[in-house]
Amino acid sequence: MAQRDCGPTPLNTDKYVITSRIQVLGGHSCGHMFKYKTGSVTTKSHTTKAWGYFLWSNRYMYISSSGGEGNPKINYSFSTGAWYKLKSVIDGTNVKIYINDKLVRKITISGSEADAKSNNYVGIWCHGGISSKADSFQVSLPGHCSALTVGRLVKTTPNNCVTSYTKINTRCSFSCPQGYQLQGPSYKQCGSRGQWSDSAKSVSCTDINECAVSNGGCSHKCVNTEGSYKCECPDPGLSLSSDGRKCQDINECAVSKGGCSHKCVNTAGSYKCECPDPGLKLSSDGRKCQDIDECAVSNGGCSHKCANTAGSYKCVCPDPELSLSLDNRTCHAPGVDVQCNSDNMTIIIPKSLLRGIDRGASSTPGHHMQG
Ligand SMILES: [Ca+2]
Ligand SMILES: [Ca+2]
Repeated sequence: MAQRDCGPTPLNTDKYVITSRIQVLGGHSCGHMFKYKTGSVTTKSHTTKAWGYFLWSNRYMYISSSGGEGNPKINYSFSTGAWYKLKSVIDGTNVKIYINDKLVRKITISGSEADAKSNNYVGIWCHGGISSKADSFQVSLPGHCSALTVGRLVKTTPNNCVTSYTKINTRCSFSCPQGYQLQGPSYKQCGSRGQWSDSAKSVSCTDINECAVSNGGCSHKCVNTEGSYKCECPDPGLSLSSDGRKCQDINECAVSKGGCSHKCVNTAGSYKCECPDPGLKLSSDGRKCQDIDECAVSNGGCSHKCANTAGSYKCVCPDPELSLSLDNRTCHAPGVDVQCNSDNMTIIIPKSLLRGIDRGASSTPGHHMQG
């Protein structure tokens, strides 16, 4: 024999109704037990402190009215494979047994604790080793609704409407934690027939997708999470402000000049290094300013010697007789003038520069040489 505790037991009452369905597939079958103490029937066969009944051998009902199995045994004919509705109405020591809504037997149970008003365990009970089936087990209390079943996270008011029987006319209200939305009715009411309103409708809490409305108030990325959400800043140059919603620029230049060797310029979402001197250029690391060798290209535009310097360069005239002209690039001898026209060129050289080359020529200052 196997037995099963069902419903919210123990019941602290001696008035209740058990209903279920059974399908008879073997010689022995199933039935109801009531007012038994846990453990009292799993080792002994339906004996002390347990009362109930089961169907047997297609022709009998085995009742225990005084703790002894099959006392009384009554004739009851039933068919293999058919489903039967069982209903047991317990009112103190008086028990009415209904099968398919028809009163089959009225019994009075007796024995130690048969009149117990507390710790009344009830169960569905099938003989061991057979394949008979039972389902739809329910226990109801007159004037009460059975305990409600609601989804995870659903809060109920009063909170015992999900753990115990609730009196008729009581309203059980539902709510969800922050970040969750209630699915189903906001309350159920225990009706006069011991049935909850909207009894077929499920009640659950589901996550709210806060990002679906106005991007959750996030300035950039909104990430929905179970029971909450968060704003994220997709750019490494941005950080979440203290309101947790807005991404704000990080001033990278505030710390160690952003790693720049010379000038750091903060920008929205980033920063950059700059080289304030035209003779410097940013190296490939984007941070260090390095000298440009202006002399490497076209001799820096110098007519003679080009000298590179840190951050700049200069043209140098190798001969002490020469000096830089105003363009700082061309070396020329002071006093020498060159005049060009379409047919000829006139070069004026001060005598002092000729160093005796003019000895064999005219000694007139400002001598003209024609080329
Ligand atoms: Ca959410
Ligand atoms: Ca920045």
